[in-house]
Amino acid sequence: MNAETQARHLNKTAYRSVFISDTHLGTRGCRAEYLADFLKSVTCENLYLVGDIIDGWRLKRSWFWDAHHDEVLRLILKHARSGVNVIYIPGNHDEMMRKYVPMHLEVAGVKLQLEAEHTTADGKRLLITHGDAFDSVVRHAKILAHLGDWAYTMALGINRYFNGVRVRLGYPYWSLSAWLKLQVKEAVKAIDRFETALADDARARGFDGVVCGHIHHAEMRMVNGVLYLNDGDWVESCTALAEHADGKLELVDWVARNKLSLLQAPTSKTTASKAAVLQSVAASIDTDRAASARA
Ligand SMILES: [Mn+2]
Repeated sequence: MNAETQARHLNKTAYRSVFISDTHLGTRGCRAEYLADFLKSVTCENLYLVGDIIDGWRLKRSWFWDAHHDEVLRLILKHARSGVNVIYIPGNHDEMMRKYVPMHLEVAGVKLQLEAEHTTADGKRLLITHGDAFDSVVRHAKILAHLGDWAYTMALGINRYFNGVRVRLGYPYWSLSAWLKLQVKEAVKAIDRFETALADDARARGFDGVVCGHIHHAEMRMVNGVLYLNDGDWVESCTALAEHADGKLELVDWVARNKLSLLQAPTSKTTASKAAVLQSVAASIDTDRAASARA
């Protein structure tokens, strides 16, 4: 039985490679429940964690960890244990991992690297990097580009009241909608600069394409003759990049595909401490070691 029929048998989708980033585990914004469902639904040979996977180690106040976060971590370790090539490329939110990169550290089968290189089944050489090295080009980007129509409509409503007050106080009218439009335009331009900078860097280094994350904006397009692939995020959207057995690349939008909603907030209120999380990881590595010792 080949990988594809085996996966179908288990009701899973077989990919050659899966790329995820910007999951921000450890923060309330992480859509850990959906991410766990996604990870359970796939089989792959390569799993690339393209940065900002675990967040909040340094900032105590933003730490959040529930059963779904735990499940995601366990699923990643399970993939590594079952022989999947798991590569972790730290981003700027998990940059404390970067200092361990020179040690060629491998924890529970997860390899830590600053960058990675991946050759697709059809021979495309891809550079894999988080992307924050090109932050200077997006410094002024506003998140407004990600806001949907409803936020815009709401803002216009607020604008009406706001200006009602302004006019009554003798101030001239100030257009929030014009300001918002300008912000969106600026954000779109910043994203474009980011994409161009990464694509140009990859081309200069002889790659056919680049896989990155960081700006929470999934994309797959040609930029100046190079394939620009952004696997998106699991905070503002639930997106991943996947490579099929024949090398065909696909952006997976988990929410759209499964008709889910992003408006639902996480339900659990309990948070495990960082120490408890580390302990649980250590325990699962131990179990792992014991199992391989028995084998
Ligand atoms: Mn980042």
